[in-house]
Amino acid sequence: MARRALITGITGQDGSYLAEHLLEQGYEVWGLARGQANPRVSRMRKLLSDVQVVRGDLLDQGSLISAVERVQPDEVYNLGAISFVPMSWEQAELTAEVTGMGVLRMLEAIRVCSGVSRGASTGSGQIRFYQASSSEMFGQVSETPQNERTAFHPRSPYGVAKAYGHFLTQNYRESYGMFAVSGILFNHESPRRGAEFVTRKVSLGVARIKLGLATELRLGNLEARRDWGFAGDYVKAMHLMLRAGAPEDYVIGTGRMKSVRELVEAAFSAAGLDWERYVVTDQTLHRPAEVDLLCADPKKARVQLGWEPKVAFDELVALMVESDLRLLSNGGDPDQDSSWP
Ligand code: NDP
Ligand code: GDR
Repeated sequence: MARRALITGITGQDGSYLAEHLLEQGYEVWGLARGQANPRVSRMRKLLSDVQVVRGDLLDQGSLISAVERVQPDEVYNLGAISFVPMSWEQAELTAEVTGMGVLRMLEAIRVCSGVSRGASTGSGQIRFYQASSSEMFGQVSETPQNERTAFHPRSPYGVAKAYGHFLTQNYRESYGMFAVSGILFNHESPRRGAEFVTRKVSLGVARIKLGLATELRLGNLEARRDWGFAGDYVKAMHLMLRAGAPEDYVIGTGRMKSVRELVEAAFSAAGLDWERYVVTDQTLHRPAEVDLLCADPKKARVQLGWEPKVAFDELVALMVESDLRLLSNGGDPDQDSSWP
């Protein structure tokens, strides 16, 4: 019988790539979607017609219990979150509820539905749980590159909420013997990335300038450095973690760091433009507390899971710029557009 997966955050970037990957692997895929008229659900359905939808919200414990009872999943991937770091200062309590407490509610739903009690041992019939942890938990880093043992010093309410979810996942593994793991993923991008994140903001900005639809691009801190990879590569690591022999946490990234300035240079040059003529820095886009640099040490994932990223930085930036040039040339609106590349 086909394995059954339940994905929260199915309407997001990672949810779409993970669903595609699991469908290719022969899974029956269910997505948890919230809201009574969420336009992102119809966009998702157009791309992923084989995904079945179950209603639920990470803020609503009962809805998660009902979803797990209905779907009877073998694997649960908890990707749902408020994921935009600046928003976590504006709505800190909501971020704690969705991104932090949402993990507790999902773990409880699984525990209650599978009748797991304290001290139970890991059984083969158990529901396996993946938590989308983040490199933002490292925040102000104590060492570079960061691995699974690097201390956390989160620098935003988002990072703090993710650290809660991370420790809670570890705690449910230790308390109840659940197969519950966290992937500590570094930034990963794609043409399906939300337009508020810097890579997509830049690729859309370049496309607008190239097509004569804009004359400048306003950005915040150009000196921040990140380890950027391709989302399609990273969702494969999530699946490998849940199919591993033992439940363990893994750092996932490329091991290479670039600055926002280098990202901008690469994106403008992919369209044959000189970035210095168009980019304007804007103090209002700086964050109350910045994460200056993040760089993964993905050795454990390479050795134990056989996972390696395939798409390099320049290739990723070029494919995002090309995709946005195509989208805008065809009259698409990234905020309204109901199709996904
Ligand atoms: P997106 O922002 O694209 O997607 C977030 C998803 O969460 C959306 O599907 C959204 O659904 C859903 N969601 C928001 N609030 C709720 C709620 N109350 N109940 C249920 N679902 C909700 O994120 P990504 O796909 O980029 O990231 C996936 C996960 O991985 C997130 O948890 C993120 O924090 C984490 N992560 C991402 C990294 C990255 O670089 N992309 C790196 C490390 C971690 P809706 O359409 O209803 O708003
Ligand atoms: P991040 O991603 O905060 O790392 O979180 P984002 O793309 O928002 O920022 C990356 C860096 O770019 C700098 N920056 C700007 N960022 C945005 N969004 N807009 C700008 O105009 C701009 N100018 C400079 C930021 O200051 C920052 O240093 C992402 C999310 O996907 C999280 O959910 C995830 O957990 C982490 O990656 C790993």
